[in-house]
Amino acid sequence: MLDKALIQKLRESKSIVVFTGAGISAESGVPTFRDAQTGLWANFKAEELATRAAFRKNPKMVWEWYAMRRAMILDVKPNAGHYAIAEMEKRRDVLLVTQNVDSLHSVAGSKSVLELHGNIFRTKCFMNNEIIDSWSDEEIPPRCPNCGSHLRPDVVWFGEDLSDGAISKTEEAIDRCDIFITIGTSGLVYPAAELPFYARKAGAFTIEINTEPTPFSDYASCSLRGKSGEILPQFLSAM
Ligand code: BJW
Repeated sequence: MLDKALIQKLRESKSIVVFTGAGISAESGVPTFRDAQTGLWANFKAEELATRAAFRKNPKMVWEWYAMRRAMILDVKPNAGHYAIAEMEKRRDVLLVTQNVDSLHSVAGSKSVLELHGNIFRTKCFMNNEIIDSWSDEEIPPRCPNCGSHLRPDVVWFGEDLSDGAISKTEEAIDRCDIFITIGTSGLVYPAAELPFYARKAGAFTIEINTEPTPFSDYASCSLRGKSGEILPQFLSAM
């Protein structure tokens, strides 16, 4: 049950920035990153998979890890949390900023989506970052048809910059919003982890939804402990 003050805030809101992490897709069956038992990195170190150095050292292993994840995501559906955010967009001015690369927000119908860490279903050239749509599968990883370098997923690895202007565009939306909702992110990866703190400083009413406490929990205007697929539909009812 949401408390009366929160319901009032949601009802009065006009402009909302929603910020999501792996937790929102957990109820669809997509493993999060940092769960010690079932997380995507349970059997690897992040730096062995999600860096340029890792890809240079073992391109086949990294490519196959992403291929496995793509196949797994194609097998799942958005959950009630994704759908609630898509519906929210029909009722309020919403910018959805996601760290997720799984496309599930778009599949659920969200239109205004900013993907901070890229998209696992896009592929680009390792050398010059050009987006590539078709290639020959004779080799793993496949080669760029233009320059012969390896192809890689168009996601943001550690040590790489986020796409041009992604953070400043988010901050501009935060400056205009009255509510900022952070959902299902551990808040350990920068610069994305700074966004909830930026929102708090900018004067937005900040709401956190997470099954576990995070470094932001004590700073949020309202920190809710629970599953996003259960809490977000209640937000819609409140609106
Ligand atoms: C639920 C739930 C349910 C579960 N309902 N909740 C400042 C200080 C220190 C270090 C740095 C810094 N600035 C930059 C850095 C370096 C680095 C960094 O942050 N390192 C940290 C590890 C310390 N950052 C970078 O390198 C970034 N680039 C950059 O800063 O460029 C400038 C630069 C260049 C050169 C040198 C230095 C700076 C890039 C970061 C890219 C992150 N990429 C990844 C991989 C994407 C590709 C892929 O998918 O493979 O993005 S890492 C991974 O973590 C992925 C995620 O988007 C990201 C965040 O994870 P998320 O979403 O929070 O998931 P989890 O698993 O951590 O948490 C899930 C949460 O859900 C938990 O809290 C659960 O409780 C909760 N939950 N079920 C609600 N049902």
